[in-house]
Amino acid sequence: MKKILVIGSAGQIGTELVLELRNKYGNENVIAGINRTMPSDEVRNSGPMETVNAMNIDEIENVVKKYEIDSIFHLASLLSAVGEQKPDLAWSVNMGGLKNILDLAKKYNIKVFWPSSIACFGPTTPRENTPQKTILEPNTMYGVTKVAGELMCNYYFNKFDVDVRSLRYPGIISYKTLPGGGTTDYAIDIFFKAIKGEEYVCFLNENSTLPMMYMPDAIKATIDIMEADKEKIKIRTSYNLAAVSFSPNEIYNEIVKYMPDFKIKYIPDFRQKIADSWPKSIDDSSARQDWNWKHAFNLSKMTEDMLFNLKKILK
Ligand code: AKB
Repeated sequence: MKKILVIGSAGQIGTELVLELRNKYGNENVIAGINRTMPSDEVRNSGPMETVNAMNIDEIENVVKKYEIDSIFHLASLLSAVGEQKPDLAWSVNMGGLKNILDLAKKYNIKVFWPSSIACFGPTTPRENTPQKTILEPNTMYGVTKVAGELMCNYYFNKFDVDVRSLRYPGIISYKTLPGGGTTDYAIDIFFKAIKGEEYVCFLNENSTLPMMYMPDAIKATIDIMEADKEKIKIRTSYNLAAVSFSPNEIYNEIVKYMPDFKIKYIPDFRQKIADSWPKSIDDSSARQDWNWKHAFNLSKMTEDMLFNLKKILK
């Protein structure tokens, strides 16, 4: 990877990925692709930035040619909860964007990272230790775009030798940029309320266990899979990826160790049905075997780090 374009660099993962890639590959070599939302000051001030709407193939192609891009991280997407409210938009943005990137990758021999998600699974999937190869019958539009996207990646690899690599992200916890419109977002909101000294009203019930991961692990996995030798990447749909699994009650109990007065109440909404259709835990042994994936953060280490950093930001 010499010249890298990150599409969606104002988003939750994009913000931190751009900064880490700039650390590793040099500020000038990582182009932050933005659309409507301005990225953080850190992203804006540390290297090149271009307007790139994933739905506009000409706009992306101009940036690819201008910088001689050889690698694209395509992160722009509508998430699960907002996707249920705007299913047509979710289909066109999530699928149209990916198709544009894969077509340019084929034309210019570009390596691609594209995120899938635990949302590719559904109510008929085994929920404990969900295998790599299993039933993929999601009941959300977001999940439908993830399954279709995985198949499209696999097709472009087999048919056109496009070097596309993908991970099925669990819920990602971070403090720098907030996610928007996901079902796992509660696990971030809860920290903000705790630090502000407010009660948290959780939109999932207390026992909704879901697979989760702290941002530094997610960034490491994303860069590791892209840096791995081509022959090590044996799965071209998307790799299962895991770190921890916890429920709202478990994360609450962890936060209360530091903030004994913190209160929570549970008022589940439409997102409960989405959470109920997803796995509780994931078998990611293929990622661990093929390209040596290892996570570093468990629930207690993550909670300590989140509270430490959010206190600095919010006080
Ligand atoms: C969401 O909740 O929609 C995302 C995801 C698990 O892909 N965080």
